[in-house]
Amino acid sequence: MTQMTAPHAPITAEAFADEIRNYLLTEQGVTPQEATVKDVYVATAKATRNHLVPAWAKTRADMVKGNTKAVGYLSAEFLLGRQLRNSLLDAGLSEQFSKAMAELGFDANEVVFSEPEPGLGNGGLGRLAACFVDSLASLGVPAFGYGIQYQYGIFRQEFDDQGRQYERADYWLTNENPWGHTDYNRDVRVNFGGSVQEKDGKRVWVPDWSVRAIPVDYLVPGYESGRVNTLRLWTAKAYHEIDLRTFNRGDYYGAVHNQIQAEDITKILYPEDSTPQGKELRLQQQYFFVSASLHDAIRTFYPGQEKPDLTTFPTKITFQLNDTHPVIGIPELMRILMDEYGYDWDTAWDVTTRTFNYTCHTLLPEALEVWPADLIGKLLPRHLEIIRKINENFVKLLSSLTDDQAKIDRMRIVTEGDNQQVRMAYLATAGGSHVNGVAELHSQLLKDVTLRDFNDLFPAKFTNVTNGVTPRRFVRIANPRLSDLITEGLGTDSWVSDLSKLEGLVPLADDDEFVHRFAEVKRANKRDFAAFAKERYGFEVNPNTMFDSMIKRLHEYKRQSLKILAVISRYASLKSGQTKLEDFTPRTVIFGAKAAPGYALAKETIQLINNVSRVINNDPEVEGKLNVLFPWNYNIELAQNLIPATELDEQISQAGKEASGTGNMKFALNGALTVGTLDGANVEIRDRVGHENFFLFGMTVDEVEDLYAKGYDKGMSRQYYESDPRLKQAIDMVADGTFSNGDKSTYQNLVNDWLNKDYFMTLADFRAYVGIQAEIEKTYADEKTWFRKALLNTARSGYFSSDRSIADYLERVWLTGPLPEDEKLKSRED
Ligand code: 26V
Repeated sequence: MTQMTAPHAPITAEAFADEIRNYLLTEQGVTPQEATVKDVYVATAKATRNHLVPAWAKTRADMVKGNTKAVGYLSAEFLLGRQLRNSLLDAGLSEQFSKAMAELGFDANEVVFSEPEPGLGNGGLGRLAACFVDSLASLGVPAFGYGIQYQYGIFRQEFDDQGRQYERADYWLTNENPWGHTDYNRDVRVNFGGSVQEKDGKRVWVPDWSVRAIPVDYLVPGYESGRVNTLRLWTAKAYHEIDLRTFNRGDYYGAVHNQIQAEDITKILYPEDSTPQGKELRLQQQYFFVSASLHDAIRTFYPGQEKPDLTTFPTKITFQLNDTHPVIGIPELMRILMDEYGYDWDTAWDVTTRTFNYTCHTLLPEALEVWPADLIGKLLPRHLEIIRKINENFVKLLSSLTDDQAKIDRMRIVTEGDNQQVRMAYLATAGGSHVNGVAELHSQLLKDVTLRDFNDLFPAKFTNVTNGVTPRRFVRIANPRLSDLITEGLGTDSWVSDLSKLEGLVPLADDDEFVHRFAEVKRANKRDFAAFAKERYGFEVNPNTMFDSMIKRLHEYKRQSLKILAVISRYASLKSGQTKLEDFTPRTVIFGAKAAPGYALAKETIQLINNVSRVINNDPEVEGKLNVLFPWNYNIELAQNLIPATELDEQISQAGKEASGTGNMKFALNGALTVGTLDGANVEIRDRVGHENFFLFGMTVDEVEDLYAKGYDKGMSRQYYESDPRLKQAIDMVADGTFSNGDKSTYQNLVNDWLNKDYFMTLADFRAYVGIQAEIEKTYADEKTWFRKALLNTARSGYFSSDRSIADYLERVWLTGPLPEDEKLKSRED
């Protein structure tokens, strides 16, 4: 009999230090005296992981033998961030770690920082997936995250001496990765290419190449749940690493060609572009991880069974499709059921539609994936047949529901005529049980616009689940000072697993002493950030200025350009004396953003921000008043450092374009006030924190639509430029070389776009955005008022925990819940 070790097994700091010493010696072969910081990091990671492994095995065993339906979260991206602090927290070893590091003579923070950050995602969608697996485990729900272990994650961003972005490869796997456990014994074969042949009246896929999918498992511990789930990221390997015949002919390169081709599949994360292109390798990635995951789920839930009853599959696991990227899973499950297990079409379709659900994460029509039918046919010929049949049946179904032929045509999964396309969002909507958007407004717009025809005919499929963020990483770990103050204010730390408890802070907004302490926390965090910015980037930051942050992917719809134009305008008015330096609130404006490498306008915007920063920061006339920082390589680490120190958060997208946003939630929880439009989850944040505690500006969705109807993007923006002297001045400064050493061509594309198109209406919202600044500054001038509002933001944002999002998915979409308690508490008897 072995005793099960709960993740919270009490262990002393001395014992933990011994475990670390032991790993140093037995695996790194060094004593603590010889060890480097990186050695200590690896040894600590292994020691920590070891504490979680028994609960991990137990959770899996309970899941397989129990009756609780599991959740499979299929996502091309999991933007995890560093693992050490989170694992320590969930293993109940945070304090022991600090003491053990002191005992071993190492700086705990240095050890934490030596972990390379796994950047396996582009932005919000990938980070959401990471928050969701954390919450699933914390709620004790049996779940798998399934994705890809990219050898290179999101590129590392650097700036050249002109302020331009350039991209460097993200070599995150060049050192030992103590979190990922490569399980060579649980590989899966994934096939590609070839043709479909007729054998005994059956369609049989004869592929012409295959790749070995090897799982790399990451433990996903829950916070105080005693549960540890699995994040299974697949990596591709060739079956025949070297073709000996070719090798013996002396063609050494040719001999490894297959291996290179196979291993390319998981080589690199695609940077999200302004518009997705039909890249064959990306489709290979999608099919690769989805096919491996579905086979993995079947063997997990029907262990050792040659003829499992797969009609029960939807009672074992429900799969969430994180955007369209894994939607090829629908025809793949159909194929598995029919071709590998012999089910008929109707049974397979019934199982499949009960297995999948789809979350849409965008409103930009060009971001909805569409694959050329030819490409699918070349890579996955049998799947193309199945998709065509799904389409045919779907069109028949539609014809039985409506006489509106135009509508039926609009809804086809496969378009007609030349260059046929497969619309993955439509396939997902037709082939799954539920479809959801990620904030109230977004879900409404999906029903009214993007998927309107589908909503007309299948209204019961549509629901909303507003996004959330994990309070463990984004409050408890990122902001220890605020966490302690909250715990003190509430008299308990139970808010970490039940964020609705923050509501209990509301009465303290009338307690001047508490508000003062809340302000002190922010000030201390600002000093910390200033020190971090100095050390990491060499920036001089004055902590006695307002910290005003905008961190997110760079995209026209998010409108970093609106912010930078307002900064330029402010700079100009300070210089001309229009704004008196003495009644101006000193600000530090901070940007963090990566632009997709192929997105020219976004890259030009980056260059502009960098050069505005250079000019302003070097102008003695505004010194100490206005400062613009653009720390490069925005990532989870920077978010965790900056968010707790921020006072004003910018959420200024064009209304109707940001599906939800999740940074907005992180900022509100950490006591920043938002300046924002009525877009995405901003709407819900404002409703919850109180309209008086949110700086609202700009056009609404309806006003945006009206302005398009008037032809805004056909040249109307110029009228705004002509009629607003401040706007004109700011744009003229960009055009006349003020931020490019006199060169007038540097920002030509950006200026042209502003004056002739401006699809996202930056110019039209400029006046309102500049206008709201006076109110922001007036509020900021009165410290008590500002921090009272900030505290109310924290107190009323508990709803935006990803635990609540997961609870909503469980109730509205997945129809399952946590594993029973008793199974968790029983110790395992072998
Ligand atoms: C699209 C593409 C297209 C081509 C290649 C790679 C690639 C990668 C990702 C995407 C989809 C981007 C969609 C996305 O990130 N949406 C964001 O999802 C967040 C979580 O729901 C949400 O908060 C943001 O508002 C939304 O922009």
